[in-house]
Amino acid sequence: MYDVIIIGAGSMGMAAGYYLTEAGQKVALIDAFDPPHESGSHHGGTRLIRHAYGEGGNYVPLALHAQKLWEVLDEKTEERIFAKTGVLNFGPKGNTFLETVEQSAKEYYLPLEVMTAEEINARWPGFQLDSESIGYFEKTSGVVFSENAVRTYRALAEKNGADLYTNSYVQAIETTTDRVTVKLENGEVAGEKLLITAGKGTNQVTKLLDITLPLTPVRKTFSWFTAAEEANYEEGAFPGWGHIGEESTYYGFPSIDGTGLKIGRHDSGQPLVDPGELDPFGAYPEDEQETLHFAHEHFSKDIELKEGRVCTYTNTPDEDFIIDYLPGHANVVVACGFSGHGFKFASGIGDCLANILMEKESAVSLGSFRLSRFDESL
Ligand code: PYC
Repeated sequence: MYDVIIIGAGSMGMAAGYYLTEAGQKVALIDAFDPPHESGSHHGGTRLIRHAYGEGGNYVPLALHAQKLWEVLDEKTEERIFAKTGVLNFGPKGNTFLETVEQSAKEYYLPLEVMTAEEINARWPGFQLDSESIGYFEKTSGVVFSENAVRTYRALAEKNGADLYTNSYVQAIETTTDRVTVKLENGEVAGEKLLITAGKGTNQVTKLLDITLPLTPVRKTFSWFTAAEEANYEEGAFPGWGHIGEESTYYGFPSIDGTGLKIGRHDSGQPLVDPGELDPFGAYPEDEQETLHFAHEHFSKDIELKEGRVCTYTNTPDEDFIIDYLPGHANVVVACGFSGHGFKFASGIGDCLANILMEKESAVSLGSFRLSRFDESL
């Protein structure tokens, strides 16, 4: 009998599994694939971590907790986990997201440099911003290596005794007040508690318990680019960044180890009826055109597309996360709906989930992610 069974061993599930095993818990991790893999939301090499948070100041304590834990993880492995590239949020003056970045930095005494377009273009020659733009540079934040992190958490969790059930689809779940049984194609596992961190497949799992959560899986893309002036975009010469425009949001990374400048569009994408089916990169004209157009407008006209990939966001109606007990099940916790901005928090959320499942106080309150914000009865 396991202390905790985790369905979905991607970023959040694998991190939670590791922190549970560190506390001596017996853990089973079940995944439909073999993590790290390219069928979820942790591939593509890199994710941004930002601390002054435009989506809301309530995320700052979690971002700072996650940052500390990424740095601890970095010390435990030969793999690269975090690069302090700094992150520049920029866009037209006076937008709410950028104002929230500034306010949250003030509230939590975070180092944040307010920069004019001229200052940005002079410091990082890879940018060619018009004078209407303003930027907020956070030098202590940067890039998390997402697949390295999942691989490291997996290795450490297995070393601590976790059992991994890979390429395993959940067929049925039975819960009583003190036991959860998860039926797989080739047998079953039983535990005291269940954590569901199944990303875009969350509703396929919760439906086995007759519950549908307010989640929309969305097909997204990201791409790598080459530039004539490669040196302008290399790590050390170019920061991580987010652009908050009037009608769109883009993000990106410097070229790390010759991979090329990486860019993605954060808003929009194609809502998925079947989260298992993803059209390949290039299936829609915007896959190639949008990010290239963005790069030509804000960076340099000689930038060219190298390659692109597809991935999935799992969005909630308000784009805030869902982390809560599953309604009617006091021994089942669900963490989902990370809405394309969750990876940076995976270390912190994994640690908090571990404590919640052990009925201990978590380092940071996750109270703002309750399901009851959508429906009082949940
Ligand atoms: O939250 O910074 C972010 C982000 C970057 C790419 C997708 N989300």
